Amino acid sequence: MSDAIDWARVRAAFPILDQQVSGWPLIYFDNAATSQKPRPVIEALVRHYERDNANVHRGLHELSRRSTDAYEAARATVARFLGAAHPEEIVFTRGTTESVNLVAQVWAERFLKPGDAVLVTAMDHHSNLVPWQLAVRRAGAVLKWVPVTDTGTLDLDALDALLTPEVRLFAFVHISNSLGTLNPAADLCRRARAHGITTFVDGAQSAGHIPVDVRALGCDFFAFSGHKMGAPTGIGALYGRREVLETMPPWQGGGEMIHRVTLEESTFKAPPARFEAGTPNVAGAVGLAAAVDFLEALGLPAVAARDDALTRHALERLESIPGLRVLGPAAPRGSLVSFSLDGVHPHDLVTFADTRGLALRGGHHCTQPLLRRFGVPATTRASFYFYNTPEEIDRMVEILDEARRFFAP
Ligand code: C6P
Repeated sequence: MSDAIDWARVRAAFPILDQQVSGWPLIYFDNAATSQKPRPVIEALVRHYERDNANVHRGLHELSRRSTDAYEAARATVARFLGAAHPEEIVFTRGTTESVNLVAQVWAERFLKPGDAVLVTAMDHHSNLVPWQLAVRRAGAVLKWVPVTDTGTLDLDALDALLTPEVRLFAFVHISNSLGTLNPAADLCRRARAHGITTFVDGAQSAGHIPVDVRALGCDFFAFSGHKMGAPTGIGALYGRREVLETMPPWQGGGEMIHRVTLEESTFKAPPARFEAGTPNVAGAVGLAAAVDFLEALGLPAVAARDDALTRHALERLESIPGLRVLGPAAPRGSLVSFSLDGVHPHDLVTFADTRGLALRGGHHCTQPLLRRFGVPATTRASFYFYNTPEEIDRMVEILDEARRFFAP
């Protein structure tokens, strides 16, 4: 695993990683749940609160100007990061879940009619499933889904038959948080677009891990969460193609999203302000921009290659553990590995790992229908980011093997 970047130096920018847990060096393999934050992001937050903090847009004083400039600069940074054509195509949200809910409420209110259908996949996270269930119920529409094959990929042979004239929107996960599957997003969008279907990509596990270019993907919407890519919690973004955002009515009502208000009614600003009622998470946006700058300085292709090398190493090493079964395809996949270990419940395994300072995650990972499809109630998941090391993976394999022997009947 040799390349031009000194990954040990990069890792040193993440202060949280330098600590002991249960008397062992922390090994943090729960990055798909949330990533750790590099010092430049933490410092950007401190600087914002120590020097610039004020409410945005409404103020005419210096600090308000600085905060407004920083907030809008962050929007431009996110637009660049996603390859969006205009900063106005970026709506700041709390994260992926809120982005899906925004579209599932507002877009659906305008476009979803009785008898219509929304297409999702059987590997979607609950955040990209439940809001659509609610949306179709409100509209009198129906939900359909693309099945998943035994190897954990989307059944693409079934797709064309599912892209019927009733389907108005196709929402799908870019990288599955449960299986690791990397879906062919550009191809899926192309096939949906050929039928005039609006597309929504859940990029919670892809943004910050692989290069993302929404125009190359050809999607109408793309959602991600900052906290999974080095930024603070509580901030994320929804990309919406300008022509689509402009057709959508407002979401939440309140300050900042209006032009003129009388006691009877209001007129509304253009996107993105139309969808950002109230005081936004200014510090979060500043932190998100700092995270994007950090990732772009490394280069997203280099981050993706590092993630991939770690994942390949893990897949190879895990083969040595008897009774361990990895879910999902060999490739292409994101930087996480979900597995079952014969005779050991994932919760027991994760608890055992914790006593060795190893942070894993066990459960259904908010994908209950998917795990039901594979006949397991839960899996154990190790998820990596560029600051992890092959040595940590080797240590994980030792710990898992120790657990296997510990729990052996
Ligand atoms: N997955 C995990 O896998 P929020 O909570 O809004 O930041 O992200 C929701 C979400 C949506 N889509 C996918 C594919 C996701 O992986 C997630 C979050 C976390 O551990 C929590 S279940």
